[in-house]
Amino acid sequence: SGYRIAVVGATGAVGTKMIEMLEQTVLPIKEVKLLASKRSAGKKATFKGEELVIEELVPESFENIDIALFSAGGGISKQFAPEAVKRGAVVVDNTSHFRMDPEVPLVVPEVNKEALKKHKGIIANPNCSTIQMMVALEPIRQKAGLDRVIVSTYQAVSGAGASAIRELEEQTQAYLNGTPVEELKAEILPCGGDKKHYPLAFNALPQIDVFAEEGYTYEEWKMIRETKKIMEDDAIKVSATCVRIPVASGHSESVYIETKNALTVAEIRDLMETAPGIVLEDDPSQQIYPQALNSIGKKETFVGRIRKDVDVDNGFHLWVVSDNLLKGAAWNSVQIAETLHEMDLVRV
Ligand code: A2P
Ligand code: 11C
Repeated sequence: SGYRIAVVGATGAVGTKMIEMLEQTVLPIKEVKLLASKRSAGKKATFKGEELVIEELVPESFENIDIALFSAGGGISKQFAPEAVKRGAVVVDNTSHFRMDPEVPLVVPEVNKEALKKHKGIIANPNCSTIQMMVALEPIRQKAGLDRVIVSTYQAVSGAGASAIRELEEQTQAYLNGTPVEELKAEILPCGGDKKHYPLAFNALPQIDVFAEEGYTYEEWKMIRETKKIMEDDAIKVSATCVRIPVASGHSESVYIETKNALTVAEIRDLMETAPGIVLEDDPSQQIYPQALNSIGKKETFVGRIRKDVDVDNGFHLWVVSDNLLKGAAWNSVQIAETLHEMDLVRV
């Protein structure tokens, strides 16, 4: 017995981590099916030491599948998630395609697992930069309420996929070999779907995803809208500036919050020490604070640099770091699957 699980986008930056998370999960698994594009069909991957052949994604791929984890882009989810549901699978979708659909729960298990009860076959995994912020802020919101959030992100390149990681590596090599900046090759970043491309090596790019309303990028809107949906409170004021930096994995965020009720830094530290999914790393006297490099491979969200705002009562600053491919994507998706199993919600 156990579940038959499909991974859609199994060759990608997130998909390969999904396979790793499935190797570690407590979920009972009977079978794992790895799906990708035609280009990858026939390639091999291993699951718990066993060799699996990657198959081309087609609607029939979902016959006899119980849980399908999607991370192959929004267009693929749009087309194939309904095919999976039609065949009786529950879909956990890591793309942005269904996130704001009122029929689709948007879930961070530490924050709003109750929302899973209303699922109709598709559950959306939030954006990576939103997830880690939610994990850190939910305990504070529960204790003192949350009036406002202003976040600036320092996001790793793996969020943009395997080809963006390669692009950054090549640019870095070329730069170190003396290639002039204007000759560095940039074909993907800041955003594959936009017109212009700039090198990320030795740079910082204040654009993630395409520009949308009011001068904000779509990534910034995702942080704004997803926060309100996950916390089920449209009144929380949220604003974001999302920046790509030349880091491989681990998103970092400078988060400024204003709580509704009075709170002390010591109380926030206590909350961070006891809340699920969080590791407090906050000791300036010993230069202890969260770092992207140390977050790689970990499932938790790391919080530090907690301090009161100099001027605003109830204003606080935090530094929040997590592995964007794990809690930001693959682990949160597998954790949703584990939670569905615990809550007996796998069968629609
Ligand atoms: P493939 O490697 O066969 O192109 P990333 O986010 O790292 O760029 O990964 C994207 C993932 O989505 C890859 O696994 C990729 O498979 C998969 N993918 C892209 N296009 C398709 C498609 N048309 N059908 C199925 N999977 C796709
Ligand atoms: C990034 N946050 O770091 C993006 C990746 O909506 O799932 C995830 C995009 C999404 O580029």
